[in-house]
Amino acid sequence: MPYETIATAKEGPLGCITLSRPDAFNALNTKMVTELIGALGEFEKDDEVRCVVIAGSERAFSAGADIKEMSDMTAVQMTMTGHFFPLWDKVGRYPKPVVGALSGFVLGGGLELAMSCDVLVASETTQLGQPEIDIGVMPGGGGTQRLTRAVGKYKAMEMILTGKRIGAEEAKSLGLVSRVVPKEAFLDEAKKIGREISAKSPVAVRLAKMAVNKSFEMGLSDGLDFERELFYLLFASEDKAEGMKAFMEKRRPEFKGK
Ligand code: CO8
Repeated sequence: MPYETIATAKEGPLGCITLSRPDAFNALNTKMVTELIGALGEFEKDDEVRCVVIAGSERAFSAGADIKEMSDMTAVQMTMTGHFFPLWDKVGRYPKPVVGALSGFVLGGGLELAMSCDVLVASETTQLGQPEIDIGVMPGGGGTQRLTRAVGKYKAMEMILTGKRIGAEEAKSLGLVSRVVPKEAFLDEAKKIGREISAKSPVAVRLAKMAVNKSFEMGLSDGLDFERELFYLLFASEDKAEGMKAFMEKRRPEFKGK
């Protein structure tokens, strides 16, 4: 499907989405969020796609929500039209695994999009921040919640209240990105991880993602019960039988997502 603000491609088991508004550092306007959700929906329905990779450019993953589009909006318009928030919420509830390929600016809604991904690869040039405070607002796409859970109260407060950006290595040391690579390699590395995940059982990957995400919402004992139920459920899958049989036969498993 042709898109204006993103590009999509299928590379074997990977569904690749590239944010593409180069004149605005990939700022997320309504069109881009709508197209992003559309592309995610297409890849969700496509059984060949086992993992999604979302990237921007080397200069910017995304500099956040489009300030020019938001500048004239009133509180009533935001509330009544929902802006693009109802769509936005779908990113955080996406069932397939998503690898974020970060480089350059990852700011505001751009960082919130990144934090909705499951694995984050960052180029060494990446700068991450929640600078909304500098324009008189605050994070609105999950930043106060996801950043705090990722890095703890004090670093989150510092980033959100000062708007100060951090670099890739600091983000890695805080657990905000999974790994840092040279700038030439960030996309390839993200795709490599995506292909590794794609070789696993899609059923097990989906339930494992669900269980990890629930850990942010449940207390420990409920979370452990939830994990155990999903673990038992996987014993009903053909992939579980294939995975254990392949181990005993000393061969690679062929998972079918069944
Ligand atoms: N929105 C719209 N346009 C932008 C944005 C943006 N977020 N960021 C950059 N641009 C545009 C600039 O207006 C400029 O356009 P033009 O050439 O037409 O004037 C062009 O990109 C280049 O920008 P600069 O000239 O400013 O380039 P610099 O290299 O000097 O600076 C920065 C780059 C640091 C990225 C700078 O542009 C900047 O600070 N941008 C704004 C970052 C920001 O405040 N982000 C937060 C936005 S609010 C937000 O994200 C709320 C999220 C709410 C939830 C949303 C869910 C999706």
